[in-house]
Amino acid sequence: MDLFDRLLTEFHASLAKVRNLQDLEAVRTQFLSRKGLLAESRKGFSFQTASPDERKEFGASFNDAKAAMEEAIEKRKGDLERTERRSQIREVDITLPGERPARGSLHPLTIVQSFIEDIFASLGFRVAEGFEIENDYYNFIALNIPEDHPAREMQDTFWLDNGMILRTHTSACQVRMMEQVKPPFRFIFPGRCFRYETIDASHENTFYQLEGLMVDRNVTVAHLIAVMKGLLSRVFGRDVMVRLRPGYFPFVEPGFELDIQCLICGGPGCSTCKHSGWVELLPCGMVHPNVLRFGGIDPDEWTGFAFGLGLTRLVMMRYGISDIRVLNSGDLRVMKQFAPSL
Ligand code: FA5
Repeated sequence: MDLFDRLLTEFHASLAKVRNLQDLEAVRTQFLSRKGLLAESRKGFSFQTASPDERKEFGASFNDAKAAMEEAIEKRKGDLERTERRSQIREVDITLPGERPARGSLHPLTIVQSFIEDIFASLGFRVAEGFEIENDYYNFIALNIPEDHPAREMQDTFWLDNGMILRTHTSACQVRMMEQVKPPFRFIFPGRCFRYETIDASHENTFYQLEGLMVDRNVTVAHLIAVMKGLLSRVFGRDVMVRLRPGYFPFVEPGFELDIQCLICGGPGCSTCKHSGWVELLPCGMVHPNVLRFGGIDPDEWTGFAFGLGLTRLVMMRYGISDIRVLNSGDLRVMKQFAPSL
């Protein structure tokens, strides 16, 4: 039938112009919708006057034309969808340089700690670790600090529900080790300590210390001072101003406070050194005879020295970090600036 041939010719011409799925939908609506050109074609055919054969022929041609259009639309739709999917696949140029994965870096504390461990290893010290969760005995009593001793107030303590504590200092490792090894011995104990403190530029509630303990025959203050001086000159690689003053700690006698001139302000005073020009860094002293006795060591035969290096503060001084909070911040932009240059 001419009518349907013309319609199909017109349909294919429109289909040839289709560029995307929206165009295709417009063509489908134009020809195949309820009021589209195909449906309209029925209006030109008089069903009353037509013979049964003519009606049959019209109906068959109508259905053929409809089927042909639907089939052509489906095919074109498939083609368009495939092209669209292909355009979404990113082309990869394998000759371009790749994306470098970000490199990790050591935390400045780790850098300084391992450097100090090496120094002490060269002096015959072994590295050991204690427990962050301690009991009252090793943290206080065995260090000559009985219950109700005023010295307990020097270190505000986190108590746990089960009566244990978060250790306030690495000195808690001292008697634990004395119980396990016979003198002579030399140990360092690096580790995390906790205090219920108000946080400021130089105080954190979580910080690192590095304890040292040497027990031998005839150990004297001269040995202690020599080791402290050697340590500081190797860490800083130059002379730094230090001052030694008497310090009170129940577990040493005599006891000293070793302060370093503040390397943030150079001496005039700043918030890091609480405007004193000095930073408390390295308290130390000769091990108290009572502590040796708690550890099962005869103080008439053996003597020793101990120190409690403020490792976090040392890192601040070494790298010129004026606020201690930076070190616990976990801020990778800060951390990756510290190459292991020591
Ligand atoms: C002690 O903890 C003693 N156990 C040190 C000691 C060991 C003395 C052996 C004698 C013999 P002190 O509370 O002063 O002492 O702490 C030692 C160092 O840890 C301080 O000099 C300081 O550098 C550091 N420190 C103490 N509290 C904090 C804190 N809240 N934040 C950061 N560093 C701290």
